[in-house]
Amino acid sequence: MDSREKVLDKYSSKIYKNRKEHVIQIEAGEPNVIAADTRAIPGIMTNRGCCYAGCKGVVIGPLKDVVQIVHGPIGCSYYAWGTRRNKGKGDENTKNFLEYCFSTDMQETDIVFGGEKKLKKAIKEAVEIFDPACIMIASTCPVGLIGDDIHAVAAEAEEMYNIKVVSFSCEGYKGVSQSGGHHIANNGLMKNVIGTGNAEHVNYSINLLGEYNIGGDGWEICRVLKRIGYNVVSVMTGDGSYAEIKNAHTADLNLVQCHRSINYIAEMLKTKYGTEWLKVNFIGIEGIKQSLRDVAAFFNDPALTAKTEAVIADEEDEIKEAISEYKAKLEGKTASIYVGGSRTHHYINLLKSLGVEVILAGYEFAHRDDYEGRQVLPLKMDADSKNIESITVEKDPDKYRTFHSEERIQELKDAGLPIESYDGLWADIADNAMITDDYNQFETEEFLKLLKPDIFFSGIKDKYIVQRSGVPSRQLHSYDYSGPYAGFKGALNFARDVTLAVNTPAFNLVQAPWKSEPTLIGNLGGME
Ligand code: CFM
Ligand code: HCA
Repeated sequence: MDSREKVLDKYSSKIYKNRKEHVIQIEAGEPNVIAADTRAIPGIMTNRGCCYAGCKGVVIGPLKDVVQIVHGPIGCSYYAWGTRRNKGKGDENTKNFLEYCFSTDMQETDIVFGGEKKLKKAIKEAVEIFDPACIMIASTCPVGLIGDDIHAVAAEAEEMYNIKVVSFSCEGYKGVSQSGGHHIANNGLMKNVIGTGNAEHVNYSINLLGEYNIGGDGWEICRVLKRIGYNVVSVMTGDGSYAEIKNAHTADLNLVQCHRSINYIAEMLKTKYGTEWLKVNFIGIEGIKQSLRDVAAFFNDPALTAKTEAVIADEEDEIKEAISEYKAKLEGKTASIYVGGSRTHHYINLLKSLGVEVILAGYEFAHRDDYEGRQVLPLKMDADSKNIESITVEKDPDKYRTFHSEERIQELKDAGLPIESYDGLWADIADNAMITDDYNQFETEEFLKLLKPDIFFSGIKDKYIVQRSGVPSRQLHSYDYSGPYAGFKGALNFARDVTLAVNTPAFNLVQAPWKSEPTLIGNLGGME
């Protein structure tokens, strides 16, 4: 029996039938189709989060100058408070509310008699104390169940206080994972915020989409982009702000890092304002170099191209020697990566460049295009995906502006520039790698025992069990409070952290005390 069968064989026939579509071993030269973005099986410990996590936790959460009121019981607010290390810097023009946690703290009486009054009161209090330019409201499960109309409350407050108030019906149960929440957040930002600013267009300006500044990644990427000479209009949404994303429509080009969470905005910006989007990957030295060269090729200005090459040479020179020292210590190791929806793919080439091969991988909530590439779109919608509103936008008659003609865009696409396109995980994963979609605790542990990778990359929920079993682990959602990992300097941080982890198998060096002598001694009922 191969490893896949050995693991799946433990399931009942009904579960086996479901999971066998989500667990595959890559076969070279084959189409390698995987089932994705479907409901998790009740009773199985899935690692997924919920719709609220995707909307409030991931996409709108990092917007620093927005007071974000969570309408619901306090637990959901606590979950979103600081846990994703939203890093943001305020300045004299930009307020920063990231360290606060705003909640309506719904109680049983609010659930019975309705919570709208409490929400209105919370908005009033927030306006009086914090005087924000924008408030966002995110609702959690009970709000949807009792039917509080947060959108009517938002519209009334917007008028009453003359500020922007945007509401998101992102109840946790909507959709099958965080992914539905990304979509809801994208719709809300597009409908209410993007395009409402009146900044002037600046040459060579870009938006960085799907970059959430985990461990300071966004700061490091922007440092390099600014060094080359680009004007960064907005980052969506790491260290981002309402003030900036209002003007996102003025950029010449959108760079998309995590397409899973933000492709909806990228596409709507193209339709409404004419802005092209380019897939980038600022993780891994080859990825960064390629991405910077692609951006330069888009603008096609000799001075910018020369500066790009000079910056690449300089940044690479600074880290080259140290990277090769780490590589010598890592060469030949194997890894497993399980993250949410795009990082698994984004890290493969960085690991490859350090001599580490990924033999076991998966996503929590990716869609088939994240595995197979954008060419599989459009996918057939099921009842769960239809539950998430899909909005359509029209060309804005005043603000629509294209940087290149259609012919020129086609030429650039033909020349291989990833305009409106991305590869999936398959493009970079090793032959024979084991893939599990919507991964769960049971399969993770079993595959780790069978495939024995030298390091396990994942998140807070599963890392400690694995680490204590003797497999070194690093979190790829939060970087275990290290970072940045993006950009040239980030690659060096990553190489250092991985080298330290692999070469410090602390839990392999200690033996549990109960393995050598009993730690509990007693008598069984009545025995002397
Ligand atoms: Fe995109 Fe993300 Fe990810 Fe994601 Fe996430 Fe995240 Fe992630 Mo955690 S937006 S899909 S919903 S890269 S929070 S910053 S680390 S699971 S792989
Ligand atoms: C989420 C957020 C998360 C969780 C990370 C983890 C993040 O899914 O709601 O499990 O360690 O990156 O903060 O993905």
